[in-house]
Amino acid sequence: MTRLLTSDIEKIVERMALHEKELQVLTGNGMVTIAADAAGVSVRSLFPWMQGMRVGIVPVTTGLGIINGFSAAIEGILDFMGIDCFVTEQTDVAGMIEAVNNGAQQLFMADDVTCSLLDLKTSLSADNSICTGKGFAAALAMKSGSLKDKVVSVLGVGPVGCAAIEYFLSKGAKVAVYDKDADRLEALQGKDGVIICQSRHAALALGQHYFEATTASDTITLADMSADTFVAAPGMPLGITQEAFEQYQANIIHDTLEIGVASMVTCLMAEKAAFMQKHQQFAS
Ligand code: 2YC
Repeated sequence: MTRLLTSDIEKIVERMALHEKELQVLTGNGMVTIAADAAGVSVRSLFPWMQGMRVGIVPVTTGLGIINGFSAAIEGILDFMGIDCFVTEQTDVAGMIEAVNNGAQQLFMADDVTCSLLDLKTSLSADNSICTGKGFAAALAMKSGSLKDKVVSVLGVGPVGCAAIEYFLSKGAKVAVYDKDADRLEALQGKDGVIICQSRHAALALGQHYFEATTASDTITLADMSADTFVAAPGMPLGITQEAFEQYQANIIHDTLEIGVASMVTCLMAEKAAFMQKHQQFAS
């Protein structure tokens, strides 16, 4: 997983409204609609749950420490979604206690390995990598129209790529996958709908659309692109060459945190709704 730099995220808050417009032009939908699709539920069904949220964002100093601007970026994204949230003054465990003492119903925390949104009432949690994979897969499906019987090339089959693969397979697509880590490819061997490729080019040659979830920065070039090739690229840094990005910007969905964080909210609240309804049955 790539550790973001302040330069990757410092413009997120001021660009939220512009990014929302970009997503609407790119996919026909705004960020929350994309994220709700990633969670497999309607925006309407999520509203009461999102309105009941109060998220304590707790800066975490472990490992390589705090990223200046990270907590503020998370707060900006949640604010844009209309979610009650605050960044704690204190960090780490003291920050968690401060959040709970200030009525937090959920905690948002990230160290160098995991970035999670935890619901305190149900102990359910949403993982940034998995939700990012679902969110960008949903955005690509919206952009490309039905993926049924289409082939999507997936570069990078870590947690983000694998979550996207599940989404594409659930929509009746096939996936042509490549990862430089042979063990990750091996783990997908024999899975229905998955075509294991031995090179990036082989995977890109088979797909009408692309999903880029690697930590490399030049996996998709101008020669790989065409006017009707759409790309969802959650990978950081951007896995598409500058010249390809400039020529096909209208075909490419990319951001550094927004879609993934919005999808963490919708996936957690969808899971919480199902959990509470199930327990309601037992309670009533
Ligand atoms: O400021 C803080 O609280 C830091 N501990 C945050 C570290 C986040 C490290 N992870 C990342 O930069 C990326 C993000 C996209 C989320 C997942 N990985």
